[in-house]
Amino acid sequence: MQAFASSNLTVEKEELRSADSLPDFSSESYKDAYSRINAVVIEGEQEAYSNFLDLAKLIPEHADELVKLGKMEKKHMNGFCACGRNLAVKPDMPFAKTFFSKLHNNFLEAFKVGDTTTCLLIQCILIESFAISAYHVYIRVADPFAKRITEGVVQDEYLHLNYGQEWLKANLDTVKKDLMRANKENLPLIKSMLDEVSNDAEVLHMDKEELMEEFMIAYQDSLLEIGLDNREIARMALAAVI
Ligand code: PL3
Ligand code: FE2
Ligand code: FE2
Repeated sequence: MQAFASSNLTVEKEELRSADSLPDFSSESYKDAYSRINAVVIEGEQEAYSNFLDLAKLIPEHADELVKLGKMEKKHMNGFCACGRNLAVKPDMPFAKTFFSKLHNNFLEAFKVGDTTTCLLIQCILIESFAISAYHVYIRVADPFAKRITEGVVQDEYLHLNYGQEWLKANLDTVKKDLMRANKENLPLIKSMLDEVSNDAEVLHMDKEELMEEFMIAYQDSLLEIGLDNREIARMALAAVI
C-alpha cells in the first residue's frame, strides 16, 4: 500500500514538472502569442509611467517620489521591448491599447476630477498586483534573457504597490467608501483582462489558475496591509466574480 502510494506520487510530480517545462521560444505559435502578451506588458508599463506622472500632480507633496517611481516604469518598458526584439517578435500595440482602454479611461476620468483614491487603487493596487502576479508566473517559464529582465522589474513593482498601500492606509478613514466603490467598478475589468489573454498566456506555459492565485495573494495582502478587515476584503474580492 505504501509503495503504491509513493509511486503515484512520483507520477504526479513528473506530470507537474512536464506541465512546467519550457516552451519552444522559436516556434511560430509562441511568437504569435508573445506578440500580444509582450505588447500588453509594454503598453502597461508605458501607461504606468504616465499614471505616476499624473499621481505626482494629485499628490504634490510626494511629487519627487512619484516621478521617480514613474521613471522606473519607463525602464521596465525598455526592458520588455528588448525581450520582444530578442525573440524577433513585433509587439501588437493596437491590441494592447484596446486591451487597456477601459481601465485607462477610468484612471483618466478619476484624474480629471481629482479622485486620488480611485487613481491609486487602479494603478498601485490593481495594476501593480496584476503585474506582480504575471511576472512571477512568467519568470518560471521565460527564456533566459527575459527571465533576467523580469526578475529585476518585479522587485520595483513591489515599491509601486507599497506606495499606494501606505497612502491609502494613512487616509483610510476618509477614503474607505470611495475605495470600495472604485474597486467594484475596476476589479471586474482586471478579471476580464485576464480572461482575454489567458489563451495566449497558456501558449507561454503560464497557467490561468496560477495567475489568478498569484493575483489574489498580492491583492488581498495589500488590502490587509491597508487596514481592511477579513470581511471587507472578502467583499471586495467578490467583485471579481459577481
Ligand atoms: C506596471 O508596473 C506594469 C503594468 C503591466 C501590467 C501587465 C499585466 C500583464 C498581464 C498579461 C499576462 C502575463 C504576461 C507576462 C509576460 C511578461
Ligand atoms: Fe513596471
Ligand atoms: Fe509598476
